[in-house]
Amino acid sequence: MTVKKAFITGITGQDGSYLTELLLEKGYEVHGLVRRASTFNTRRIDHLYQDPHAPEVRLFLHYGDLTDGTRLVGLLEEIQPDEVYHLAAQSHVRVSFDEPEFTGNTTGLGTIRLLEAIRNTGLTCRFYQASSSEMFGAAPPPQHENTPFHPRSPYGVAKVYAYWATRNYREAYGMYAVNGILFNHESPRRGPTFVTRKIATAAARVKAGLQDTVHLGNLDARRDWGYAAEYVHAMWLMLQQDQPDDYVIATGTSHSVRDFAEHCFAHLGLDYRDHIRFDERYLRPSEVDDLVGDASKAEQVLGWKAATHAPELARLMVDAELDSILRPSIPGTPHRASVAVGDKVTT
Ligand code: NDP
Ligand code: GDR
Repeated sequence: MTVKKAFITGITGQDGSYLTELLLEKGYEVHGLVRRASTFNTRRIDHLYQDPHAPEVRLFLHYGDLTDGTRLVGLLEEIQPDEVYHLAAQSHVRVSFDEPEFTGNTTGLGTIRLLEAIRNTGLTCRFYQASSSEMFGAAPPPQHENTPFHPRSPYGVAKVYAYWATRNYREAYGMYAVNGILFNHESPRRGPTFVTRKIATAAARVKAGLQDTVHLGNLDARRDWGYAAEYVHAMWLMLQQDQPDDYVIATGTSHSVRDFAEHCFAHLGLDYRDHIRFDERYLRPSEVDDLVGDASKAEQVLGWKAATHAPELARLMVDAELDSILRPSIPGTPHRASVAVGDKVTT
């Protein structure tokens, strides 16, 4: 039996770590793109890391960057993947207002660099683009695959560019290229500056007596929050269909930031109003007020449906934070007695 090969950009991110777990479980050989940093940035996948000298290794990491198209061509030629999951991006909406050009270069142009690298190497691999509900921006809810885009940030604008690049390569070159339009999905592995993780961490630390308050911006924004571990399964399903197509992935329910805070703090017997303070630094020049996804197409065609909704998500994130205060690690990743730190990345 031939082993399928997957290439994941953004393997060190929240989604990359869950997707790697899923694909390894399914028997794939997984190759990930890792940015060179002065410190290791692989903590979310350290529990999956295998000694490259061991027999039957199926996880390989390669240095590279979305801004380096030549490297992407070289890696694709070397790896010859069957499936490419393009998850890497400057993914923070607030930061995209500070770094609009960089965000455009990585989140937008980075996608076309990768598509062009696939085309230039003549690969017939399948391509997944991590599109976002931020593309809908100001469009009223519920949002579905045919809702017109109205992005409200440089990040949203860059994702719209990448979305259309993906569709264009499908139409122009017959590539199996799909957009997963994912609404917010969270987990204990979420980056610490995204609002759900920031709140869950604060609630646990308040409970543990490590801090008393947390500063937030707009508490009235509403989001459709699902669980990242479930959403990566939808990514995989999208690449297993007979025909390439685009899908919204969401829970179909929305909650405000205030609701999420209430759930997190109440889970620990605390009142969020005693611990949340306002700081205008966390406001955005233009905000996305209300996102609620209609994922009925994904349910009908892929057989995918969200199981975890915001209240349960809040509880599981807070529990993981409390656990990590007691046993320091990346919340939501299994504890490992020792992690080898050398030879991780194939140079
Ligand atoms: P993260 O921010 O957790 O991870 C982003 C990943 O991209 C990291 O591995 C990061 O590497 C990598 N990366 C960033 N810039 C570059 C670059 N120039 N070259 C190579 N790699 C780079 O994001 P998520 O896992 O949450 O999201 C995955 C994708 O899905 C992103 O594209 C995001 O925009 C999109 N998305 C996310 C949603 C969500 O709710 N999570 C919803 C919809 C779309 P490093 O670890 O070194 O920083
Ligand atoms: P979002 O996620 O912008 O939806 O993008 P984020 O968690 O950053 O913000 C959600 C909402 O919370 C409000 N908010 C705050 N946000 C942050 N980060 N920090 C705060 O202190 C704070 N206070 C209030 C925000 O204004 C916003 O309304 C995420 C990213 O993962 C994108 O990459 C992805 O495409 C979208 O989700 C779908």
